[in-house]
Amino acid sequence: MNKFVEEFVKKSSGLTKPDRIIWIDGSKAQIDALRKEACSTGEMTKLNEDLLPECYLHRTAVNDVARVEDRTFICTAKKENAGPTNNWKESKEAYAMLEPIYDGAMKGRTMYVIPYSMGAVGSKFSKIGVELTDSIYVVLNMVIMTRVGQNVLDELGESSDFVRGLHAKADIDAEKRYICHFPEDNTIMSVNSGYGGNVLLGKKCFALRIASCLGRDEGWLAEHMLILGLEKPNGEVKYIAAAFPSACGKTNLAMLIPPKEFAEKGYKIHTVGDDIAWIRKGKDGRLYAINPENGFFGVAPGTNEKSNPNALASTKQGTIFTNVVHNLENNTVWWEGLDKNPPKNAIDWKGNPWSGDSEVKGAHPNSRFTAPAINCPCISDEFENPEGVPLSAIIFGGRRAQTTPLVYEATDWANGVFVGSIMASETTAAATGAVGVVRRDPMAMLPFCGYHMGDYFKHWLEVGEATEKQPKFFNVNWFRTDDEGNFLWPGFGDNMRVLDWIIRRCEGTVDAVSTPIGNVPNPKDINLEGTNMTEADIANLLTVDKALWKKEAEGIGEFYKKFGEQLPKQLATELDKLNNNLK
Ligand code: GTP
Ligand code: SPV
Ligand code: MN
Repeated sequence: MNKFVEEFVKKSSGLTKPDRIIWIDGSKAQIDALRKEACSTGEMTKLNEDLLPECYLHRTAVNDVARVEDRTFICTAKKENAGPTNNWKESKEAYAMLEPIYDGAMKGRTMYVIPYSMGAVGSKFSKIGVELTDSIYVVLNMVIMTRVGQNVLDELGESSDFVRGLHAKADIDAEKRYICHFPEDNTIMSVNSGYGGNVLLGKKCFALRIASCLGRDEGWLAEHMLILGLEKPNGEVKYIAAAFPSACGKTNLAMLIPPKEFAEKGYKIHTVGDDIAWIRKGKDGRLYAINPENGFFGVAPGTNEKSNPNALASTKQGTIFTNVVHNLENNTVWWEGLDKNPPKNAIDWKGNPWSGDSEVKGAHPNSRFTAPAINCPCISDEFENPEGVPLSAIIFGGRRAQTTPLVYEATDWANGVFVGSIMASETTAAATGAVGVVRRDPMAMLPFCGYHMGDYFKHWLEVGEATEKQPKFFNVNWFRTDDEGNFLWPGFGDNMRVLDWIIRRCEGTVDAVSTPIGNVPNPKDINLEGTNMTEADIANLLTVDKALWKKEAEGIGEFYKKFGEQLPKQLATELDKLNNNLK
């Protein structure tokens, strides 16, 4: 028994006062017992064992269906450590504020102790966490999303080097909901929520907010990125990491199925990760990425046999569905965009009777599946590789109806960091608040960077300077629309056509056209075989409208002002260059 873990459990149970404490050992017997218990209380529903073996349905409270960015805090001694883009609380004040909310919150309940590893157990890139929670739903999700069990405690040994996470459902009171991070103490405190990113503390809280601080101190990067391997007909695999904001296509791109014309030639995609990448320099001077997670917490709506068959296949066993439709006809699940046959006899995400004829949506737009990574038919052979995979390209992207072309290439590392830093995207249902509003979301990390974002940009620049064999940077936008709001680009599997150009740019085997914002493809170089698109359509998707970009540059200037002295000089220079190019 690790005495630091014991101390943490003792202190936290002293505060929350649970009736009993159960240590999660990761065994099948224990998991099965917890599933049974959750079903007996109605917390979870067991689904059709023949059609969806070992799968369960859970509905969260109606006021608790997404990350709450306005109630998420970075708590540090000094405000400047959290920077201008984070909500901040002074650490001591935050602890004092939280104490009465946690006091007795687990009375009559059980506290579960979850030792977990982010990354393969024992890899030197991996980090250990201990989450204490009073939710079986959280335990069962953590068992899928991370590596849980006794072997993690064995790996930790006598060390005090683990991230402490304390989660209590309390009363799911939205007014007293807090997701607080204490990067100076490696501690996370989450209370009054039972939903996803607010409570599965290994994910956004640890693997991004706390880990970004660890990465700054230790010389690596914790990023909101998918990782994929693109196998070429000659068998060579090139790895790409890509950052898109929440609900902007990471899971879909990570599991892409190449169009027939590519598949027939031998192109394949291998999934390493769909949400988070930890990136560091390898001995050979290249950047290597690992996926610290062990499962997918994916957006359900829109996932179907055509858009993402690999994600759908991943959900066929051992999966927990959250806030989707319960199909009572065969005790399975349904969501908008799954197929054209919504059930007639069903329960919606709020728990009300529902039928496919209803005017209202049956599944919440941010309903999710929690699926084991090993279920994924295209999971990479390198998924467990403790050294990670070497990156050839880093892609940034967002949801922009206008302005941003389908793809463009940055001119060098500093320009690439600039391109990441100016990312903007329409907000989605993954967080509470308005949907469809364009906001700046640098590197898709606005809600997840655990420290001053100006320093974060500086850290990115420094990592580049230390990297001898740098990947190339690109920006993509699958979401450009016509005047009626229809997507101009087919997306999904067809995104392979853009990845193909990106890889050929990395190999230096295709030319590009210079524009004020970077290099775009010659339309003829995007392989359109098998589509009904023309070169003119691609040319239209690649236009860089100077008037729109002048407005964009103004917005970037405004955004950069937030960072004051902490904005790295190189980025100010990059903005000057952009303004000059637009003259
Ligand atoms: P998080 O898990 O919240 O981080 O989301 P994500 O970035 O993994 O997004 P995901 O792949 O789940 O996609 C979210 C939504 O975007 C879904 O409704 C998809 O159908 C849609 N989407 C994904 N890729 C594309 C694309 O290439 N084109 C279009 N038009 N929509 C897409
Ligand atoms: C996201 O919002 O980016 C997610 C879902 O991946 S959550 O885990 O809720 O953050
Ligand atoms: Mn995400």
